[in-house]
Amino acid sequence: MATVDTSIPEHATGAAAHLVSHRSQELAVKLYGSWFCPFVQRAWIVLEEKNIPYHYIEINPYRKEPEFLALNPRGLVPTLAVPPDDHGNPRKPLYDSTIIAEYLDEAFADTTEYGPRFLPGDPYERARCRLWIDHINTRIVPAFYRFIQQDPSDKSALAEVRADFLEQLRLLVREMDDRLPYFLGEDFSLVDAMLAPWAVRLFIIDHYKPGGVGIPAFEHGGENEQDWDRWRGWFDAIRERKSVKGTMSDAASYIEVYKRYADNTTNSLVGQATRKGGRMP
Ligand SMILES: N[C@@H](CCC(=O)N[C@@H](CS)C(=O)NCC(=O)O)C(=O)O
Repeated sequence: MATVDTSIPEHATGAAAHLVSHRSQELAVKLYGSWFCPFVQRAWIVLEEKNIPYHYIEINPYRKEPEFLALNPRGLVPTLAVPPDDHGNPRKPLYDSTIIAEYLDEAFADTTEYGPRFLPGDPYERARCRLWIDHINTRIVPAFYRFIQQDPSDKSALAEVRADFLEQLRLLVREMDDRLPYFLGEDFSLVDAMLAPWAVRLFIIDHYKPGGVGIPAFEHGGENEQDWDRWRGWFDAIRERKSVKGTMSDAASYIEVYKRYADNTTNSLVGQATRKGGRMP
């Protein structure tokens, strides 16, 4: 088994550090998370959006502590401890960010208490959201890691992973409602929450890879200008959204921790899957 780098900084910084201290009270709903993890940020965004009372517990998932493996045999964050059932019987924790996000939306469904639902009521529209969440999980996210882990000295390979990433992203953008700013227009949805953490990490690729992410600047999108303009409208709203901003650490912290991806030395399961061309954890 590959040696796992457990030297990563142990705690959030900036806005996320403030939030962690605010969410440090013992409660039934517990988010076992890692400050740097985009999959965790998905669940974190949904908890914050719905103002669900929860306890944030910082975990270093690379340590694979027995206590943590007892909660989630996959040893991955996010892991969510949930309230007992109606008879007071304890329930096993849930894991996997997409599943956690959907669970939270369904379990905390009272709109007067928890605000709007994040998947549409119409079955077709709900299925369409799930389709594009699947596109994020199986196309965009893997392409992001291929891009960030690509050795930049191989210029043509870098150009290839960049082109693939941009194309997968643009395919999603083309599905966005014409009305700004979110995937469904005015209403924030799980599609937005599932993509946001990687969108707000794109600056890391700009930092480490010559030529950067490569999203065209305003009026430089050529034949795809309309799509990139839609992306800019989405991105501006996402990075200003309270739940997104509030769950972010300082930029410098991400630059430091993602160096392991940028120089392709990470032994995280995501990093290994990217190198092998295998399935993401
Ligand atoms: N499919 C999982 C992936 C979660 C995941 O890979 N989390 C990373 C941190 S960003 C992790 O726990 N890694 C532990 C490891 O690689 O050993 C999800 O959506 O929640």
